[in-house]
Amino acid sequence: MTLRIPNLLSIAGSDPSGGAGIQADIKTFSAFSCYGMAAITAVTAQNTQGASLVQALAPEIVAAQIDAIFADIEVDAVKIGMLAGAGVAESVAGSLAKAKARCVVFDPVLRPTRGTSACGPGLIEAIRARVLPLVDLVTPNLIEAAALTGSAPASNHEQMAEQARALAELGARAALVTGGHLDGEPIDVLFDGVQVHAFRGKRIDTPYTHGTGCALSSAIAAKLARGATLVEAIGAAKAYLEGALLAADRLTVGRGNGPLHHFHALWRK
Ligand code: PXL
Repeated sequence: MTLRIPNLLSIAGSDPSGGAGIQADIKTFSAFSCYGMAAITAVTAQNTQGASLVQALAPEIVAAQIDAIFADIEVDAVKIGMLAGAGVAESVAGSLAKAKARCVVFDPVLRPTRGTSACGPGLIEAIRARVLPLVDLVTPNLIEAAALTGSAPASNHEQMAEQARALAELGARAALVTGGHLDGEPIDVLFDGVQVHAFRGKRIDTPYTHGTGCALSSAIAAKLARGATLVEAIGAAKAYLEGALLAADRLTVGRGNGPLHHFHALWRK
């Protein structure tokens, strides 16, 4: 029996240096043997040393891209990344609701992108009201979870769990708060709508971490599209990231915070 190859859609910004955004998402989908597609929300100008400009696209063209995909193609999972403004967030939510999109994983990119804001006025409110109720999983880091729940950044596992629960109360079916920025052993905390799970990982000492959040959410979406449970999908995504970070120094991309190696398991040295 041959299994159908899943079709995955990234709705995210473009990083021309290839380490984050739609470029990272499509590489990650491909590494997980899925067909990758991308509807662009914003264009950034950046390299591995910094971003000079972020320009959101008009909400109409963002909606039209998503509508065109769903009108023709069976979409097995969706990853949402940078929304870059309230208008784009609302049009993405409208199009995904109309399409009854399934397996939606949302990486709520809010922090400044290498020095440039990725967060227009009203974006947090639009995410809370329109986007979170549509998503199967939201994957904020500590800063993003704090901003979305209106709390101070969590400094321990219990506070991460509280914020994951608060995100579920705002409408997300599940929330994974990633703790890579805390000191000590990195821990990610999932609230799956019923219970809390902790995922412990190894800290990998590399300066090449650009696009880690993009790859995490895309890898989870790819596993969910193939029928994995949330806990299985997160475990597999974390193992993939660990390999991609460990192999990142095989790439020679720029002089700054370079990308992780999305195809570490596929390419021979
Ligand atoms: O990693 C967050 C992120 C998401 N999307 C785009 C980005 C970045 C960070 O630079 O450029 C397009």
